[in-house]
Amino acid sequence: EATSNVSEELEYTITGIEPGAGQTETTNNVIAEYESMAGWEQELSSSAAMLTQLGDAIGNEEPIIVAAWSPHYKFAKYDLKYLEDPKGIFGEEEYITTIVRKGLKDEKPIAYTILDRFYWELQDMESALLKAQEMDFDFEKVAREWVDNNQDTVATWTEGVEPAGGTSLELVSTSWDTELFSANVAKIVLEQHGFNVTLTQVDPAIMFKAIATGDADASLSPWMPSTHGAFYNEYEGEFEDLGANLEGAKIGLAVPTYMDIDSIEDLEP
Ligand code: PBE
Repeated sequence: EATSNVSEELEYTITGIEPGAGQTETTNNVIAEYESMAGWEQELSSSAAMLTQLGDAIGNEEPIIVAAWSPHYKFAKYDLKYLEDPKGIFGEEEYITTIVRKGLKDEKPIAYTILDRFYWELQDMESALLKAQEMDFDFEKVAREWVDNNQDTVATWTEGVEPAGGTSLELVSTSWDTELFSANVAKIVLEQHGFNVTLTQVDPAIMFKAIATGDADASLSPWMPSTHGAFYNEYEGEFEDLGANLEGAKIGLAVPTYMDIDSIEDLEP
């Protein structure tokens, strides 16, 4: 029957992403919790490799199950659907939050205020991610163009705040598209406001550690509550959470819409 052929054809394998991604851990929990996925495995490599395999599978109308998240351009480029997750392990909706090191408010109040005000509408982010495809994923360029074209929004973040006069500021970001965009916009806006900003790309575990130890000042990268929840809990109380910079994100397992399954429970062990 169709469904068991799909599981067999896939060799009980999910096409995953980076070993250090929060989602990799969440997918492991899903595999452990669903009887339908007993014996399944995640093949890990990178988001880029996953996207290549997804494109190849769709080109050949072959089955594939990928670790997926949105906002991401793959949902605009391909017809994909998230598999239902009746146990809610991936959670319903994620938000991306801004965290800063303890003491930032007192030591760099200007940066704190601007970072606290950072907020994206989902639509801003989605169009930036589409733009990035046309700009070779050069997020510094995408961010610069966005800042130039959205001076009104930028003004709401910097309104009434004194220029900084050369204070250094360390930002850390993960390397996924959404985060590279927001970190680069933050960098440009803070630089325009007189900060000397360094932006370093790190894995999620290092991002939390850097903020908790005070090695870095701020990050706009944590996905909550599921994706990075374990890291967040590990360091809770050792950083300050300034609240969501984007709402309406999501993670899960996704398949091309031509596949005849709708739920994680449609898989076979
Ligand atoms: N992601 C995209 C990342 C965070 C942003 C969902 C692939 C992860 O750590 O899983």
